[in-house]
Amino acid sequence: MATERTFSIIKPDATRRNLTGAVTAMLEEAGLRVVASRRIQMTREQAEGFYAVHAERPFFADLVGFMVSGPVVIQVLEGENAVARNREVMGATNPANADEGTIRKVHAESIEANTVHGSDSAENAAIEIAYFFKPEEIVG
Ligand code: YYY
Ligand code: MG
Repeated sequence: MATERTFSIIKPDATRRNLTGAVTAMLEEAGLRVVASRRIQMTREQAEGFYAVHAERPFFADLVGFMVSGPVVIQVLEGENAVARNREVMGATNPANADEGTIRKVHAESIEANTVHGSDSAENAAIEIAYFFKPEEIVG
């Protein structure tokens, strides 16, 4: 598998608890390299657009509200098989189901406040990266 890029968000529950370094260290230990990073306050419009695929789900309004509840750190991660590797180190969406040693098992507070986002496919990674970053902001 060739080097690949994926999109990551360190969510408001993690920035609130000052865990951006701890989470980034777990990503780096998993073999992922941060090739772009920016701390932002997401607007409601940005969050709704980012999660548009979930617009009809019952948790959508709460999810958007949570994502704008504090700063987030958006990142582009690069590495071998980066999309799948990141999903592995993140752990299951619901931290109750996450494997030992994963970011969500170690740090997530709940299924909503679950510390990290990670793209679920290479195709979505490209879309999500382009949603937040200009090409020149990514330095591999
Ligand atoms: O990709 P991942 O973040 O693991 O889960 P998704 O199924 O894409 O859902 C996105 C996001 O929505 C999830 O990280 C938390 C929230 N969510 C929720 O609050 N309640 C659910 N039952 C499912 C998802
Ligand atoms: Mg998802």
